[in-house]
Formats: sequence, structure tokens, C-alpha cells
Amino acid sequence: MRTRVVSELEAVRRRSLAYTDVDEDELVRQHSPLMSPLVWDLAHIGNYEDLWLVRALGQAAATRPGLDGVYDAFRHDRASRARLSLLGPEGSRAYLREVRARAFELLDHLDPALAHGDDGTRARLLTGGFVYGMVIQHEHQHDETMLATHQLRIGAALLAAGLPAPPGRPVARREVLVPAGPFTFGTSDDPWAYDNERPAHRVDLPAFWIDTLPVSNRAQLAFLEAGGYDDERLWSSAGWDWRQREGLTAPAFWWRDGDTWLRRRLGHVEPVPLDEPVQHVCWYEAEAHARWAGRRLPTEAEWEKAAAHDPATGRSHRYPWGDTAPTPDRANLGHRTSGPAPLGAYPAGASPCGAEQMIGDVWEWTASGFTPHPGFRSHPYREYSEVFFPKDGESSAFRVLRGGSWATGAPACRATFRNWDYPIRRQIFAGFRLARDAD
Ligand code: AVJ
Ligand code: FE
Repeated sequence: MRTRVVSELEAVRRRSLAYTDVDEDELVRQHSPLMSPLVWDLAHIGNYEDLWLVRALGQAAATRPGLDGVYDAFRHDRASRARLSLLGPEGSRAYLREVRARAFELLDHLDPALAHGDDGTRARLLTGGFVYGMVIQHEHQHDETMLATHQLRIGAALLAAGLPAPPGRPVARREVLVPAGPFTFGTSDDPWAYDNERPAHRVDLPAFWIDTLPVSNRAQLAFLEAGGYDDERLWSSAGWDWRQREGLTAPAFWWRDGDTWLRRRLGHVEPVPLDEPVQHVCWYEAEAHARWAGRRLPTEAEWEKAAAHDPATGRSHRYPWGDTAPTPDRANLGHRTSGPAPLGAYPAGASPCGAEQMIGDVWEWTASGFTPHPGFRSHPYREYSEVFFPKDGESSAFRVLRGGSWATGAPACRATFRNWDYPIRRQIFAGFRLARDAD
């Protein structure tokens, strides 16, 4: 456990530093009102590590008092963060180093603290290394957010290009039938699972069909060329309002040049690759596309059953292929590549029902709002999940996304992992997969 924690903490830090190894002006500037300045994310990562590893677990004083207000995501919205008195780039890096040194020092003295077991709260934080997993995942989540800031940024590429993705392949079956029956939704025993993934509970679903692959750029282009963006009947009323207000006519970062569709991807301009999963579409666009195709988005439970349920054992696995950690031949995660891999690139990552690319490549919008699993208990803080659940009698303002993207760090990805965002968001690395009722 200790070796794993140290290597994951170091790996994610290399990632954060790579995304912020850019000119000072790029770090402090507000690239989009949707995003924080990169330098805010950077020091926020350190502040979170200080809160949880140094203070909550280590019972030590703040590494640098007075920073909590500035780096509290609930105190200041993203668009206002550039106006706060933030640590500068060098100051942020130094803060991260100081916090990390104290966190490592604590880790060296951890076993005696555990053995005393005097403090139930700390013992619970430490069960299965949970609080370390939480801090590692939090940093990966902000790294993905920083990558979305890089994607929104206008200008020549700042980040090194990733490795080439494995080639795609034609997949024989377009959709598969998932038979009716119960499956285990969520988890109670995954040590690093967030509170919102818990507890495991049985859910009985009617049979449904789900696509073996996510929707491609080719299919999104077909929707577009069939007039899908201009056909009000395909859109929900909220979706159509948003489409009108924003003038949506194609996925974000796409434009037409003569007969070719081009896209901007992390500072590079290139033709839209037809056989990749579509990304940078909002939930409303996904919903309209599904209606055009005579299909629908899967519910969150359907998505997880298709990804994780093994009818041979009746169990849900941590990943579609089983319980072993992701490898580059099974899933496109962790920004190894600079985007999603072509359809069919991961036959070894198929789930028992035959669905592919459910983990990695693109987050997949589901039909579901973000609500608590039955028996949910907030842990260790309400602001991670609970404050985003709808109040009694209201419906969720968010939609759940599943499966992680090419930009998601592996420690922050598994079949039970739940992400959520507003149905209008397009800067995230999100696409979708289609489903339908079995009649
Ligand atoms: C789960 C991605 C919605 O970025 O707002 C980061 C993750 N929570 N810091 C977010 C998170 C606290 C969260 N999302
Ligand atoms: Fe955060």
C-alpha cells in the first residue's frame, strides 16, 4: 500500500507540473470564464493535500495559514478566481513542495498512529488507504480540468503531443442485448471509491440494447448533415433554448472549411477523424442525436450493468475486463494519447456483454441526474458529493457521466466512478453511447 501511495502521489504530481510548465502569463490568465486560471488549480491541489493529509490525518497545523479561503472552490466561482490574491507560479510550486514534504514525513510515521487506533475518524480515513486515494484522485481530476483549460485556450500548442493510439478495427455487432435481471450497482468494498459510489445495492433492470461502441464523429456528422442541429423536434425544450441561444451547429472546436470539417485539439488544427468517438458535445446535443437515431441515452444503471456485470458469476467487476488494473491494451486513460482512440481499438477491454471502450476514450453522458445511491452516507465531507444532490422534491440540475476519458488518470477511473456536470457543458472530454428498450 505504502509503495503504491508514494508512486501514485509522485506520478500525479509530475502530471500537474507538466500542465503548468508554461509561461507565467499562461498560468495566471483567465483562458475562459468556464475555467480557473491554471495557477489556481495548481495551488488548490496543494491546499487540498494539506487539508486532508497534513491536517485531518496528521493532526498538524496548516502548512501556510490563510490560504484556505482563496482556494475554497465554494467561496469563489471559477470566473472570479483570477482576481483573488493568488500565490504566483513559483509560490504555488513551493507551496506544493512544502505540503508534499510534510505529507511524506507523516506517511513515514503512519503505522504507529494506526496501531493506536485512538481516533475513529482518522482510522476511518485511513481504511484501505482511502484518504490517500482521495487526494490522488482529486489531483488527477484537477489535472483533467486543467487539460480542458488547455483545450479552451487559443494559441499554438503548449503541451507535448501524446503517443499514437492503437488502430481501430471493424466491430461485428453494433449493439448487444443485456438481458433482464438484477445486478450489483455501486460498491461497498472498493477501498478508494468515493462516497457517491456507495453502497453496493442490487438493481433489477428490464432488458435493454446498448451499442458496443460510443457514437463516432462520422455519426455526429451524419446527424449534422441531416439537419439535426436545426430540427427543433429532435431537441428537448431546454436543449433547443440553449441551442438557439448559443447558436450550436456542430460539436465544440469544430468548423467547416470548404468540404472539410476541421477541429482544434490542444492547439493543433486537423481534419475531424471520422472513426473516433465524438467529444465536446453537451448532454442536449447527445439527447437530440439519440432521438434522431431512434434511440436514447442509457441510464446510469444500464451503463454500469453493461460495463461491469458478469452473468457467469453474478458479480460486478471493477472494470469491464475484470478486476485487474487498466493496461494500455485495454483502455485509453491518463493522457498517454492526445485524444480518444479510433473505434474498435480495445478488443481486450470488452465487457462480458461485449461493449467496448466503456473505460477511457470519452466520458459518456447518461440519461440520469446525479442522485444518491440508497443508503448513501457522506464521507468524509459533504462538499464532495452531497451538496450536488437535488433537494427533496427537486430534480437534478446535473447529468451523470461514466467511464472516464483519455484524459482521466487511471486511479480516478473504474466502472462505479460517477462524474457529473451541467447538461450544457462542452469543454469536458465527453461523448455518448446509444441504447434502446428491448421490446
Ligand atoms: C466530480 C468533476 C464534478 O471538478 O467539480 C474537484 C471534482 N471535487 N474538487 C469538480 C472535484 C472537488 C468535481 N467533479
Ligand atoms: Fe478540488
